[in-house]
Amino acid sequence: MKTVVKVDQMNCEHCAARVKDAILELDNVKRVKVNLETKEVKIVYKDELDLDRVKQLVTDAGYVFLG
Ligand SMILES: [Cu+2]
Repeated sequence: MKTVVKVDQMNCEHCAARVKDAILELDNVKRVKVNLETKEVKIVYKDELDLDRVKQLVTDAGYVFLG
């Protein structure tokens, strides 16, 4: 399964890596790909994805989850 969310306030590869690592903390997340230009974060996962948890992890990392 995969989904795409938008995350704001990412300015560089360092930000992208932080967001990626934060979301990868979820056991069922397999891959995360960040596009800095579009602010899109593609999340590949198995079973279900808890978007509230994704939002929390992104927020805790210091970025803005747009959904
Ligand atoms: Cu940065």
